[in-house]
Amino acid sequence: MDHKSLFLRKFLYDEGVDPDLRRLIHTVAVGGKYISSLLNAANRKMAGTRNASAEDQLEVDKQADIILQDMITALDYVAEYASEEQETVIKTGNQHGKFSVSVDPLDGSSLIDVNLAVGTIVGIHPVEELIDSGRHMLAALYILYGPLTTLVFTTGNGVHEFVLSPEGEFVLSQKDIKVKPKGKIYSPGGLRSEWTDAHRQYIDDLVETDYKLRYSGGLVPDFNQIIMKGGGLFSYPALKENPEGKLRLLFELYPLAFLCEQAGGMATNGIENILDLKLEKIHQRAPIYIGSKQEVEKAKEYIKTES
Ligand code: FDP
Repeated sequence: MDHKSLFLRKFLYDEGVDPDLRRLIHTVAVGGKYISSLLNAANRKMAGTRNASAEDQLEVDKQADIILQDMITALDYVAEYASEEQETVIKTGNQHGKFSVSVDPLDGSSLIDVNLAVGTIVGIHPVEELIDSGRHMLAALYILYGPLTTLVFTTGNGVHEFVLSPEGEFVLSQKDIKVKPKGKIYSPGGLRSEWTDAHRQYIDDLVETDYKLRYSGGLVPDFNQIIMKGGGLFSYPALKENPEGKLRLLFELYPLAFLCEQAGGMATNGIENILDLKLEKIHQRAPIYIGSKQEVEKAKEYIKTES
């Protein structure tokens, strides 16, 4: 592999990714750099290195949305932009629009003021398939703003991680990331008192079989940990009061499920595969069990006892 293939743009070219899709992914990556510096500024302000009387700005998740919307909708081949921050899908009116892009601009923003990691999640769909299922996705990626900023993507040909270098390039750090059939960590979302009996029994089973608890409360870092540590289970279940759970199918679950399947893992709502769930409205929610196949299959066994 020559030196330049380590750069995201060249890597996408060498992988034979459609030129417009390539440019779109690259544009999102550039947006990620802007968001990363936005977070730096927000955290510095919080840490008191900025004048406390500085003008109040828009919340960072709104700013992140504006950055991505401006950059993505300016592309001639993007027809639709759907954001977790907005009620409705934005139609660009671009004549050559062939992609619909779903964006969670800054997931886990409640963790910013405690200096924990947060992320951006993006799904790329053919234009006519945005409101359908997750099966037609062309690409999915997330950007994780932690001690390092990383970008993890798939275009249906494996899962690859790039790290933002001090020079501002996304440089390949891991190619073909794989999730083992069984892992050692679990990451359980939702209030325990709100869990159903079947879900609680399942989590207790993981605890009793020596899984280690690893939960930060940020979907992107928590999911990233599962796949980078070679497996395990992230869950955000159906809750007694909210049977659809908390997380959003289009903005959060489809992209992560696509990445997980591409890494050899699995994602279900406890019954059906996440990517097969039908989307009826853009802010639809669903429960999720995602990670290593054995853990996700085991969850299905428990959830089955409930129906
Ligand atoms: P947040 O509310 O901080 O934006 O998608 C939202 C999300 O965070 C996820 O990042 C995270 O996995 C989940 O909610 C955490 O919810 P709980 O606090 O209920 O566990």
